[in-house]
Amino acid sequence: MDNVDSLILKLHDVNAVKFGEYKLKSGMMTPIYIDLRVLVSYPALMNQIASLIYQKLQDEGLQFDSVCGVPYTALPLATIICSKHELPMLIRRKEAKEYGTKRMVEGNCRDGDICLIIEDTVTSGTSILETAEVLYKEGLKVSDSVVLMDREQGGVEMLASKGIRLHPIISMFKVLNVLQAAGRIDTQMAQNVHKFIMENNTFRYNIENGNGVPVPKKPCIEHTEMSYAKRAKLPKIHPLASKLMNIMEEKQSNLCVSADVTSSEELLELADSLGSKICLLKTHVDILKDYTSEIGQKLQAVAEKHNFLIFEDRKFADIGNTVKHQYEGGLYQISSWSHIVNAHAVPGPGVVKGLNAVGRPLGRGCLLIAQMSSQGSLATGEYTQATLRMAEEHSDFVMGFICGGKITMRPEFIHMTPGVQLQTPGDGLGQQYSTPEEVIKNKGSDVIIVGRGILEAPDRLKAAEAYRKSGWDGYTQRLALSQQ
Ligand code: S5P
Repeated sequence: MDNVDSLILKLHDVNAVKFGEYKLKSGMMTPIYIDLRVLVSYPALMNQIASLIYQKLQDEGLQFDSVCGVPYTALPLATIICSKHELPMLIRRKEAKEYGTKRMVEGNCRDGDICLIIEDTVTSGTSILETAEVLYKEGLKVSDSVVLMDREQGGVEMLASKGIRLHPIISMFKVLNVLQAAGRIDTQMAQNVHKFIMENNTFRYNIENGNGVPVPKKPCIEHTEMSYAKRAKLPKIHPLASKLMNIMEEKQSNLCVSADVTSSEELLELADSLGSKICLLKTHVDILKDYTSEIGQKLQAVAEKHNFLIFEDRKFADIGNTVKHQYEGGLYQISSWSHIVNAHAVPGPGVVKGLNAVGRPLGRGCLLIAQMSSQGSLATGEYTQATLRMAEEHSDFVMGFICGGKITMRPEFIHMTPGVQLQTPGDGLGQQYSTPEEVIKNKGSDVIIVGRGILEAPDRLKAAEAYRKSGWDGYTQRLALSQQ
């Protein structure tokens, strides 16, 4: 059992993690309560947590001149860390003194010094922001904050929007996983809490329970949409997601053409003729009737010529060991030519681990299928949420989702939506279509995936341009709306 797992069990033992009906500082009722104030009675636990926090700030390579713990719970934690590692500390007062200097911060504050904030638990991020604002008034800068527990309810995103990078050590989903695996809570409880967290993320779009179609709910905290260019520079973004977002911005295209053709010649011709209009080319290599091993290399050359990425829509869904072989070997050797692949979350995290073992050393990325466009799809509600959680836990390889619209407000993940056409309502085989505007502007997705809307058009190039323009207009309108 690793350090974090054993810590979670100890926190549960001392009632620092409780399940029931509790009221948060904001007044919101919650089925899980994290109360780390009791820790001062458990010195060994205090030391273990202080070591974890110190480890985190070292792992992340954080640069700072002083450390400030958010009063009161994180104050003793900051004290232990600063004392042990001889780091200068600052104390933020909760209330100004009645006499003397009336200062709100104790310790030496030099103008322009960087102060690292330490916190025990984050929900929306407002406590850290309040402390940062007091420090700003003393001329200090705050760029990073380390927190032991992240309730995953929008704190990371809210603080990022204010220029503070939050580095959580333990996510609420991890707490649920560990406690459930140890038999401390049952599946029902884990699911209830999980659902609560997903539905009460102040920054995340809600996922409707009924049919799993994401409904853009007005976030509690005003959120400004970030441009693709800005998201490309996020510190935790997957390098391929960053590359793709830069391509999108450069080519003013969020169009992925689904090249569902059955001859290699047509595939290469399509890639070359539509290359200037697209950011991504999606293939189903196993529908080619004349596949040869040169196709991958030829496709790569066209992708380089027109500056787009390749996405083999393989939809892996097996145990880790099998998908490793399917990805790397066999007839198609997908990992050698496709930048991006996708996978179903159904097998559990092993599928991502297997793909990761092959793809990550090659700089490849993976999308998880969180929702599907087909009628009666089972990828809805709880399943979508579990997929999201899997992506969050493997964000070193998972760069985004196949989904109906935005399912997470984490800006480093990219959302790609199939089932897009300008006209047709369906294809008689269960496919359901939305327009580019609907998908990008209203549902908050990033990339439209279009197959037959372009392939069956009398002039494919003209149709691709119409989809490119429509998708891009949706994006610029969404940005403009969020900035009003
Ligand atoms: O939910 C999905 C996921 C995918 S990847 N629904 C989909 O339609 N797709 C794929 O997108 C599908 O396999 C096909 O290649 C493409 C949609 O094609 P169209 O012709 O209906 O636009």
